[in-house]
Amino acid sequence: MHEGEKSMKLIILVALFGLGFTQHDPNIKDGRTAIVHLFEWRWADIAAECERFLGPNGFGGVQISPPNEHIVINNPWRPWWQRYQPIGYNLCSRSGSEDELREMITRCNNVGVNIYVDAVINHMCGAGGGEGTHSSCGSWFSASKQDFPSVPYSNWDFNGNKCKTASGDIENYGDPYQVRDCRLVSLLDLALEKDYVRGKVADFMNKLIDMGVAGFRVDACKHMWPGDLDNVYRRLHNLNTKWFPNGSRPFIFQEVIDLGGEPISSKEYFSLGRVTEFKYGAKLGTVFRKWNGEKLHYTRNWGEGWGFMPDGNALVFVDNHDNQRGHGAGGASIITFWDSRLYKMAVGYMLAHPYGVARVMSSFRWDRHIVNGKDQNDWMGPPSNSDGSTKPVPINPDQTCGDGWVCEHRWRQIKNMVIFRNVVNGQPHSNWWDNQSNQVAFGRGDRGFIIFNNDDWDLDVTLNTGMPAGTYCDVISGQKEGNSCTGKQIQVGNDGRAHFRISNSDEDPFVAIHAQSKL
Ligand code: QV4
Ligand code: CA
Repeated sequence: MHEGEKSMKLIILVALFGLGFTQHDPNIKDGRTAIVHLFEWRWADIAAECERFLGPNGFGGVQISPPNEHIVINNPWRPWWQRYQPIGYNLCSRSGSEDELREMITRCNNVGVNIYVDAVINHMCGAGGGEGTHSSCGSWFSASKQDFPSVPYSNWDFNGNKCKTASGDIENYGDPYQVRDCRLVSLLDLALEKDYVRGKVADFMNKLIDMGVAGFRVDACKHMWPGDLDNVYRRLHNLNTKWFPNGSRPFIFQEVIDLGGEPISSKEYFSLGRVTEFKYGAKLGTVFRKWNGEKLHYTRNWGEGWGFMPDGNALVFVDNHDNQRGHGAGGASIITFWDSRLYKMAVGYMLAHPYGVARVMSSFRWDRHIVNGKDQNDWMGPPSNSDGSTKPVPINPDQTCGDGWVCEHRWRQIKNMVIFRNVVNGQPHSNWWDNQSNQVAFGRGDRGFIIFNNDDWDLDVTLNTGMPAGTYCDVISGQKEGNSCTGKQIQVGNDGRAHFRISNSDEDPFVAIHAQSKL
């Protein structure tokens, strides 16, 4: 190939993907690196949390629950999943009003914390959703007539005629046409090939962009054609220049569950934005649980080496709002707050490791009741008052949350690992050590070092950390406060070596130090 042809090809490639690839950037400010999903939180609580906790502790952003009008369901009573059944694009939801949403976005942006909206654009409510005004803003709708006047959408805005299955639902995930054109668990499937529908969806997303959000988690992307999504994304405005540099594109991360074995793969969506890497939490769970003969030392080449998608495409997480309760995918290996000791280690591992954009889960507790592997109460919504309204998140004197809010992101170990990730940002994975079993350690250049003991015996070892000499405070057993340390202290010698001792019965059998935890 001539040089000229080469550069022509390059220009064409840039033209094709140039717009798309910028949507892979989370637009995070001030060297921050991680985002947190404040699942089902009220806007008023998120605003307060940005100011009092997320901003000061270096969180880069919040994934919020769907902000648009949704169905209200009585049976079961106000399930969390009612918010995945849109009635329209008015911005009143179980989390609050449009004014409260706007105020929250403003207050979070003002302290450097981005907001990412969970956008449900594949469908409206379920076919059996009835008729009336049982919706979060009180708009009238009819599921049986496929009539949603508040948008407005009518029956020809849905895929009824395109879908070829007898039930109208997706019956076989082996058939990409069904998966895109039929109804996911009976949810009325929007005809995103129509210019009108694309326009309504883009208007909804643009309103949020103009209000100041930094991007979107796009729900159920496997069920939408990549070409339709591309068209919608191209209609999106640049981010609001009050808070973001001129020309910033919205961050797009797409929910596609790809554990292998289906004809639709994550790859189809790579050029459009990032994609949720579901293999990550499923595998990490298997490793920390030591199932299927897995060992932590096998994670030396964690990331692409494990068959995960390319780093620049991945959005990673240990658990999400679906698979922490048996919805969606990942299976029984998924580790959640219910297994708190393992969970802190797994989240710590994720946050220490350079692969992907990391999302931390923040949950509410529910009355878990597992019968034959299925949680009978997997539907239960957030802590609520008797009228179904969501309870505020009270903060206890010890900084934990009350009233059933778990607030994993406030656990000292997790909060401190979010800071660790910021401190080591851009540094390479380095100084790997393992004992051929479940004791491993790695550094991030000369900025941080972490060591895990997930074996059933003690760890006692001297290792090269790659860190400058000094006394460091372990940010897992405690943290640096002023010039003292509330946890273990680690001495790094002039040769960069340090001695570590971790009992397998320690409350948290891992230790992490970084440049800012130096005493
Ligand atoms: C039921 C039956 C149907 C039947 C229908 C009859 O299952 O077969 O046809 O009744 O009316 C709820 C109920 C579900 C019900 C459905 C429609 O749980 O039983 O169908 O409503 O009334 C969440 C929940 C779903 C919930 C949905 C809508 O997980 O249980 O369905 O919200 O309220 C796949 C997808 C992936 C998806 C994952 C869960 O590829 O995209 O399943 N994940 C996202 C979200 C998830 C959300 C949706 C997609 C839908 O993360 O939270 O589903 O927006 O893997
Ligand atoms: Ca669809």
